[in-house]
Amino acid sequence: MATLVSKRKKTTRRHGRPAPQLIFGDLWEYDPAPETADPKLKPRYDLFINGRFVTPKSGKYFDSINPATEQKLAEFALAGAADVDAAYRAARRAQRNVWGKLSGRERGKYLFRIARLLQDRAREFAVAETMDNGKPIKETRDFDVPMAAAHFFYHAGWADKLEYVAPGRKVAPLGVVGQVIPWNFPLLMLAWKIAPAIAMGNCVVIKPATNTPLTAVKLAEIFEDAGLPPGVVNIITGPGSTGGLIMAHPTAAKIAFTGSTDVGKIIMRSVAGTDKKMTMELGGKAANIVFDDAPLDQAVEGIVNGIFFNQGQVCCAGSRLLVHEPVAARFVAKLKTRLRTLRVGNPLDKNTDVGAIVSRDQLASIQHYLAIGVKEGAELWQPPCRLPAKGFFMPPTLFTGVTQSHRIAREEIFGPVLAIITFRTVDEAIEKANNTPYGLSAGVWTDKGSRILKMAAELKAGVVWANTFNKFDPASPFGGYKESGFGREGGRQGLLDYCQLV
Ligand code: TAP
Repeated sequence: MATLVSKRKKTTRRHGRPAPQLIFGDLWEYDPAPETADPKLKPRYDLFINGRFVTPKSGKYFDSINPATEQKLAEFALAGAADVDAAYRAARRAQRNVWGKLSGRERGKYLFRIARLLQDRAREFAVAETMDNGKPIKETRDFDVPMAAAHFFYHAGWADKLEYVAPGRKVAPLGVVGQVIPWNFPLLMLAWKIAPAIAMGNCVVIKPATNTPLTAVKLAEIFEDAGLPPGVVNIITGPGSTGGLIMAHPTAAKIAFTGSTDVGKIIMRSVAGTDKKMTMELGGKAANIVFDDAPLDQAVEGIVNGIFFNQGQVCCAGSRLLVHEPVAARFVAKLKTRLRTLRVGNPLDKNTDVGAIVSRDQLASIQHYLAIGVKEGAELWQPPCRLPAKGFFMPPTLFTGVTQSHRIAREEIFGPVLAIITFRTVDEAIEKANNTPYGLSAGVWTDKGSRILKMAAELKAGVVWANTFNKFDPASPFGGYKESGFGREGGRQGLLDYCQLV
């Protein structure tokens, strides 16, 4: 249990006597409450091909470090073309000879087992994810790991009901699927990609990001324990070039990519002219829109949750705040008050709200955007906070005085940085929210149901949250418009992207 220590600052009243003044950022300091579960790390992890861990043919390995301490966590195999080939051969064999022939009911049992095993090892996975990615343990413990298990449970439920995916039509698997995922939700993205693919009868070759390979290889241990037939899921670690090999491989009937729009475009160019099916989940620049009739305190929590928890490293992060002019000053003041109470620091501490940025490069990229914002004339504000001496940390940051032409309002920063813009009318809010090449998500905060419906209809975003933000459910499809990509993940629509209609 954390101990609360009051740190009241003394100031002087006009008549000379000291009076307590509440300084929010310093008011309560909790004792550290580090998570103690053992992440069960091995010094070295190999490739998971055909149901076994095998050394890479290149003989090479790379390190993954803990971004909060800058210490090495473990080393991971660096796969080359021969390894990717071996993984695809194993996947094709498994799909043709075993997995594709199994009934949906039998496949569902494996998915169910994987979900249960993940739940059994939830604490261990949460700690491993936090150490590899830098996000706070309360995020990995309460969201990433349970939601990953939920995706396997959900798709276990679908596996014997596939005739309802496309009523009136028969569905069949595509074959082998190549998948590449980013570093911001390493385990959850694995679940998003693998669960629907294998529920439908496909087999998979998948690569996690170089920054965060740990929970992918740990998930392979769960596949072993679940007795998943060899070759159904093959986990390949390595750099972007390995991802390119996976995406372009001729055996892949479908490729599914989650990552930046720039890399998505490179991949699309590389497979142009082939008959591969594609799902692209790319970048975002979501607008969180607060009207003057919104429950403002609730909206403050939504904004904070949308951009500052997870260090803003969320594709659907509400990185633009559009606030109605009559309440703008009051709302920004409330937001600043709330930001002063956020704890930035050791992500393994259960009290931490804002953890570490995933890598030194990503931190440098965010800091570069701060400099751009200031140079373009926006006003930067950060709450006072002490950052740890080691590790890649940065305080939550607001920019006011932002216009739509500012780069901080147009480009994906992927960090805890909020650009605040004001608006006067509903139409202006819609126009400003849609004035972006992206279209992944948006949030609307208002008391009026009719306004919510109008905004939801007119915002060009794959998801529109109303009076809440960043809420997910495996049954709810997720995906983008415009440069945020195409295809959906989750729900019945997500399964449709992994089947052919026959
Ligand atoms: P990227 O740099 O695009 O990397 C994503 C993955 O692609 C990584 O595994 C990366 O490997 C690999 N990769 C890099 N170059 C490649 C190439 N030429 N061919 C094939 N694969 C390649 O993105 P990131 O920095 O990891 O993640 C942040 C981005 O992901 C943000 O833009 C965010 O919005 C987006 N994102 C979108 C969503 C959805 S659902 N729309 C969800 C999460 C994240 P290395 O790690 O080895 O470079």
